[in-house]
Amino acid sequence: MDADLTDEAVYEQIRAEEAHPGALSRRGLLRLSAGAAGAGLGVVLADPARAAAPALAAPAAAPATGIVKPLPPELFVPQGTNAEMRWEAMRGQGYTTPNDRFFVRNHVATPLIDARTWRLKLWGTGLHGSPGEDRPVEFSYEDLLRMRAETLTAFIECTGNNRSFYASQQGQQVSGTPWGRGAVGVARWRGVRLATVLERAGLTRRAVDLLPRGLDADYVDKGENLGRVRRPLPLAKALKDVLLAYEMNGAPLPPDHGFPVRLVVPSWVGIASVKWLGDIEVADRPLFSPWNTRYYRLFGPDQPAEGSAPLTRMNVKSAFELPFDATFAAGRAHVLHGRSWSGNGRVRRVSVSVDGGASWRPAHLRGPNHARGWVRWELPWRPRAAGRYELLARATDETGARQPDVAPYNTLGYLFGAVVRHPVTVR
Ligand SMILES: Nc1nc2c(c(=O)[nH]1)N[C@H]1C(S)=C(S)[C@@H](COP(=O)(O)O)O[C@H]1N2
Ligand SMILES: [Mo]
Repeated sequence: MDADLTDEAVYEQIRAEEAHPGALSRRGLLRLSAGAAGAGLGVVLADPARAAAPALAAPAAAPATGIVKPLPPELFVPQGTNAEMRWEAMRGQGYTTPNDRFFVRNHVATPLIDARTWRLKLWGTGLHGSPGEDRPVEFSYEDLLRMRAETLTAFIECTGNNRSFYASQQGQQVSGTPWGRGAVGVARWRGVRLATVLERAGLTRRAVDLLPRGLDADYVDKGENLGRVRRPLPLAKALKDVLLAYEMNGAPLPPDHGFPVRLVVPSWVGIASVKWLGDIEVADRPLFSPWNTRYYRLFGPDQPAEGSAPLTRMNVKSAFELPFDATFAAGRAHVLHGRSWSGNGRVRRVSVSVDGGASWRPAHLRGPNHARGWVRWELPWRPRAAGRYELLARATDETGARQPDVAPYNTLGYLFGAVVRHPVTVR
C-alpha cells in the first residue's frame, strides 16, 4: 500500500513531464536551492514564466498556468494561475467532484515534490522543549501512512467564489480573481487527523495558534514578496476536525491539489486548506501573516479600518448543474439539477424559481447530505413559452441562514452568497 502510493507519485511526475516537457526537462535548473522553499526536498516548480521562455522552445501545447493536470475547455474556465470548474461538468456525476474537474487555486504554481524526501516539520513555543525551526519534530510520508487513517467528505471553496457577481448582479467593482460559480468542489479526503500528529509532536497546554506553510514558491503581490503561502489556524479548529490529507477520492493527492500532503480544514475558507504542506509553527501566542491580516477579512465602508475578524466559515450557496445561457426545448419535460452547501452545516431546504424570483417551489433533496459537504437537489420544469428566463436557487442551512438577494459589499469581493440569477433560453 505504502509502496504503491510512492510509485504513484513517481508516475505522476513522469506524466507531468510528458505533459509539458518545456518546463520539466529543466528540472535540475528549477530545483530550488537550499534556503528556499522546500530546501533539499527535490521541489520542482511548474513555472509558467519559465515554461514560456523563448530559450526553451516550449511546444505550443505547454500550459501557461503552472497547473499540471489537463484543463480541457469543456471542464474548466482558465483564471490566470487558477482554473475554474464549469458547473455543467457536475451533471451526471456522483456526490463528489472527480479529481479531473476539481477547481485549482494556485497563488503561484504547482510544485512537484518527491514524497521520499519530503518531511512535515513541526516546531515552535507550543511544543514541549520549544523546538526551533532549525530543529523541528519531523514526520515522513511513510510515518503518516502508517498512522491511523480517517476519511472526511468535505468541500473546499475559494473565499472569492462567485466574486464576478458583485459586478454583474450588483454593479460593484471588487478586486481579485473574477470567479464565477466554479471555485468549489467536494472530495472524499483520507489522511491523518492533525490532532494526532500534534499530540505526537508534543503539543503543550500553552499552544494557541498554528501557522501551516506551503512548499510552493514565494507569493509576490504587485512587486512585494509576501513569502510562502501560510495562514494562521486556531488550535481549537485544528483539534476539532482538520485532516492532513494524502488521498483525494481514493487516489494519492494529485500534484495540483497538494501532493504529497495538504490540510483539509472543513467548512472554512479555502485558503485555510494549505497545499504542499511543509511545516507548521505551533505557538503559545496568536500568529499573523498577510493571509489573516490584509487578505481574507472583509474591508469596506461598513467594516473597521483593519477589516473584519479573519474569515473562518464559508456561507450558504447554491448552483445549477448548467452553463449560463443553457437552452431548453419549449413544451418539453426537463429536470433542473443543482447542489447547495454551507460552512454552517447541512442544507435544510432549497427553493427554486424559474420566473426570475416571482414564484418559488421547493426542490427535492437527493442522496447524502454531509454536514461538511453539499446536497444534490432537483426539480422538474416544463417551460411553456419560448424566451429568456432566469433560474434562481435559494438554500437555507441547518442554522437558519438563508441566501439573501444581495451580498454585502466588501472591497475584496469575498463571500458572495446572494442568490445567483442564472440566465437560460427556451426555444
Ligand atoms: N500552499 C498553498 N496552499 C493553498 C493555496 C496556494 O496557493 N498555496 N491556495 C489556497 C486557496 S486560496 C484555495 S481556495 C485552496 C484551493 O484548493 P485546490 O486548488 O485544491 O482546489 O487551496 C489553498 N491552499
Ligand atoms: Mo481561495
